Amino acid sequence: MTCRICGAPTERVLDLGEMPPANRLKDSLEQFENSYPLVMEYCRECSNLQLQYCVDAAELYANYLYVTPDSPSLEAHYAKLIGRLASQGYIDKSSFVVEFGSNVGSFLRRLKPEVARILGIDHAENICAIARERGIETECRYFGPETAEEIRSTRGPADLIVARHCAAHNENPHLLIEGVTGLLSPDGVFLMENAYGLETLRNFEVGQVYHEHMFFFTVQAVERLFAMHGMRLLDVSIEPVHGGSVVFAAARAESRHPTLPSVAEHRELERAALTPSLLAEFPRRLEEMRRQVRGLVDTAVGSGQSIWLYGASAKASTFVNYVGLTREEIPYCADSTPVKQGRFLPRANIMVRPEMEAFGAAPDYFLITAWNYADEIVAKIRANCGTRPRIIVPHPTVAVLS
Ligand code: DWN
Repeated sequence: MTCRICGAPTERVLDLGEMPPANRLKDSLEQFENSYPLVMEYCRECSNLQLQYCVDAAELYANYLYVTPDSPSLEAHYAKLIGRLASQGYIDKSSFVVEFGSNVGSFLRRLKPEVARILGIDHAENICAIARERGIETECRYFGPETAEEIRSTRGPADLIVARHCAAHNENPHLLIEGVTGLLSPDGVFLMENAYGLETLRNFEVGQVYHEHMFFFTVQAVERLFAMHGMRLLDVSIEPVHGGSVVFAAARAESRHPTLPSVAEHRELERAALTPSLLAEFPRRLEEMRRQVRGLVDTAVGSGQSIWLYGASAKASTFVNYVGLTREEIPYCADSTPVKQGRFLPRANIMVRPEMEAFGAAPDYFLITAWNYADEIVAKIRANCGTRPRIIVPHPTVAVLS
């Protein structure tokens, strides 16, 4: 296959076979589910990591179930991002901000008091409706050159465009950046945040590999992508949310904003770390993690102990199906998202139940499948169930908290 950023040939890093789309929770056990190849590949030319096969966007996003959870770690992250945008002079009280992939508007809600105007863009009607109920003006559509042109002609150019955890969810990043350059004001800034490919590899995060993640962006690949569209990286930071995320700030090459030292620093750190041996080690270490989790579950179930999953995240879907967990051994998964409750995890058929029900059931074990929120979930379990349940956390290394 070829790299969808630079066109060079790619090599296979990980082949998970055919998997169902991660956010396609089933309404009933009988519901038919499609499966598609899940293969990660690497481009030596520009250091891009991508999925080989991209599922059609309509199949993935038509009725989307992911609602950004209320989480203290995300709140702290939003506050940090907004502080940084202001201190670097990327926003002020006169700014017009457009966020695409804005989901229920959690980030825009925090940003609103700091700027003049905000607009959310999201592709899922059910999600846009929640955002509007929360007072965030949101248009229901995909972002690309046409949408950008229309917003520019009706509302004017944007001083800041935000794409948090959605740019990698798009088969053609070139179209996306065309949209960005079409809408951005001359000195406007584009803020793009994604799961960081290097963190996915070096933390052995199999759960990050699902069909929505068509790219696992790296600094080198993104720098190349932006340069192809007359844009320049201004700043790069690595943040602890969503299992290790990378935040890029970029602008037109001729923008007044300076390129900060963080760009060269992270480019060099990445060059040193993203080696052929890391790529080869990735599938091997995943196998090791699979054996460890399988062993823990087999031992617990074999001795008559009960286990609940915690977090019906997209990451959970790949994780449970990779490890081969089923409802026969783990019948339930706790999750705070009302729209997920009563549904079943793809393929594994594990039923999603409200968190309070999990606390009431007080199982012997919780296996944390939303491990990126492990600290806050462990605190909730301890507050509601005391010290009795043991807690299995699969990342960064498999650990049992007792
Ligand atoms: O890129 C994407 C990321 C950012 O969000 C999307 N493609 C889809 C989604 O991925 P995810 O589903 O893996 O995201 P989360 O935020 O890791 O999902 C966490 C899940 O855990 C949610 O379903 C909510 C749930 N949760 C809970 O039940 N109690 C979360 C917390 C913090 C809790 O206390």
